[in-house]
Amino acid sequence: MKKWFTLIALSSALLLSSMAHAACKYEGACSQSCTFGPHFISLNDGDTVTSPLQVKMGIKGMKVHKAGDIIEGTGHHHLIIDGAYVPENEVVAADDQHIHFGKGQTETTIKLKPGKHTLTLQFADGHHQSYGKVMSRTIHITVK
Ligand SMILES: [Cu+2]
Repeated sequence: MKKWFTLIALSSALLLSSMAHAACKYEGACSQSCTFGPHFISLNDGDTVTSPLQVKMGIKGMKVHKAGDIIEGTGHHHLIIDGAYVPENEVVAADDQHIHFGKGQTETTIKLKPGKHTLTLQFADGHHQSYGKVMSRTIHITVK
C-alpha cells in the first residue's frame, strides 16, 4: 500500500515539473528559470559578452508602466551595474550604477569595462520604490 502512495506522489511530482517546464517553453523569451519577477532576455548567468552590450528586460507577474503614478501590479525596470538589489520600499538611487527606465523601456545598450561584472534587474513602482528581492534578478557576466 505504501508503495502505491510513493508511486502516486512521485508521478504527480513529475507531472508538475513537466507542466512547469511546458509553461517555461511556452514563454519563449524567458532565458532563465521561469519564476515571478524580472529576467534578462537572451543573456544568461555566466555569459561572456562584448561591450557595448545590448540588454533586454522582461517581467513576469507584473506589467511595465511609465514612472509617475502608483498603479497596482505595475512598475518599471532598473538596471543596477555591479551593485545589489534594493530592499523593498526603498527608493532606487539614480546614478551611474542605477539606471532607471521610467519611460517604460525594456531594452538598452550599456558600455562595460573588460572583466567580471554583475547585472541586477530591479522592478520598482511608479515612485521608484523597490518591490524588493523577489522582484530582482542578478546575473554574473564577463566582458571580453
Ligand atoms: Cu525608477
